[in-house]
Amino acid sequence: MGRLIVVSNRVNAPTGAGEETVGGLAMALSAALREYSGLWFGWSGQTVPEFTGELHTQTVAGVTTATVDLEDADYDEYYNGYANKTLWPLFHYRSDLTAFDRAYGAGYERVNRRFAETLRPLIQRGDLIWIHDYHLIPIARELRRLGVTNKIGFFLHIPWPAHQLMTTLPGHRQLVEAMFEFDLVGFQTAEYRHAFEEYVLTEAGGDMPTEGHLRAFGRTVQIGAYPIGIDAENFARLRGSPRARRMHDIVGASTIFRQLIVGVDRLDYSKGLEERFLAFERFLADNPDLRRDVLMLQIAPVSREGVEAYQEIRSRLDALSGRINGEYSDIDTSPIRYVNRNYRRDELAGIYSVARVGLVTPLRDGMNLVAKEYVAAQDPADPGVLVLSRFAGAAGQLKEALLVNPNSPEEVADALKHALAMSRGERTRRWEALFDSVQRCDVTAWRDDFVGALKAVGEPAAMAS
Ligand code: ADQ
Repeated sequence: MGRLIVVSNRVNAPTGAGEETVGGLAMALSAALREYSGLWFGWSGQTVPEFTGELHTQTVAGVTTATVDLEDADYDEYYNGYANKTLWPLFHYRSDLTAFDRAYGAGYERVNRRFAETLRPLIQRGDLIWIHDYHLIPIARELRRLGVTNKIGFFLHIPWPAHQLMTTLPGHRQLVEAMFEFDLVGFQTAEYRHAFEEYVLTEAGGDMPTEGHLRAFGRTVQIGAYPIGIDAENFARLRGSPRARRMHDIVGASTIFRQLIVGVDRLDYSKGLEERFLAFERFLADNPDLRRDVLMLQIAPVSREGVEAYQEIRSRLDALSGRINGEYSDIDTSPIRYVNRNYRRDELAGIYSVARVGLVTPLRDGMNLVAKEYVAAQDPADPGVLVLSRFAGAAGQLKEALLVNPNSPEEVADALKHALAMSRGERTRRWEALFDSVQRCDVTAWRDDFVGALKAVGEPAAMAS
């Protein structure tokens, strides 16, 4: 085959520093790019007063990246606007936070056109093009307009919403029509794939000529579920690294005589942080005898600070953690430790490894990699317990976790109590099944499945999963 071209809003190629600082997804994509002598294209993260289309290219650690600056208005209308104020909340079932603004829609179309025009000269015959995520749904249509006939695949990292919710989006039909310009569309789970199918069959008058193919708008697209994974073996290995051990010791010493419950999430309303704090408050209220025995550590680096909903959730969490600590602290203990910063991957592995409970309770999540990282970082001889939202895509694979409804403080509080009291035998049994799944469905398997399916599109035996 030709080269692989990966396109995503932000480009996270290796920096030349150690793998401890680079996420699993970036590592897996970089490895594929090296293998296929490919290219990673996207936004540089910089804005300029006026768009020029000038490409910044560089090759680091065998991976070539090409990035382009966006205009200030692009940042407001495309990135902060349509991507983060319209599609993100809507696809996470937060229609109350979804902004519908024509200027955002226009900015989204404009940036996708600009990306396509800038990328076009870099595409060679036979290249496979792999587009990532909700920022870039119309890009295939723009590339087709420019004469690109290469195979183009799309992977959606976030949920696909239920049909009725999708129809609340002005212009929903055009957005779905644009998805039919891809050759392959991948979702995180069968549930999201089915939601897309339902929209196409009932709203767009489409049909399913064969299993795994949808036909509408005069085109046929192959669809499939490709649950993303982590670099499980590497993550498990990181637990033994010097930094992880040091972190393990520091956190362990600061929680002596107490059991640690850990949460690690971008500070985002979809992650259910407020509901999690309230559930922990309920746990403390219901279990006075356990109050001195637990500590909840919530790590939540701020994100998307340009969007009001993110500023609001931040102040609500500050207030809530303050209130709970005010109510339940003693001279030598506080129940919540709330930290807004980033950690290296080896440090995170060390933190996860000390925690008796991994508390992962998003209200909606495409997959959720933190749940998988927590599992991979456990000591096989004495593993902790994963408490996981049933509304995370990961719940479909991680069935041996304690699955909870994150909207119910009682249910989460009960699961915490159950987790903290669980015998080592039961913890080990559950963890073995979880780790087996995390290891088998890792990020390399995900990447190879998707790229393999994209390569095979149009071949007689091509079947989606
Ligand atoms: P996210 O919404 O960002 O990803 P998630 O899958 O949990 O959610 O991945 C977050 C990543 O950021 C994890 O690797 C985690 O370790 C890292 N991280 C979080 N807090 C950190 C901190 N303080 N320091 C360092 N690293 C931190 C989107 C979708 C998900 C989907 C992924 C991948 O929303 O549903 O699983 O893409 O497809």
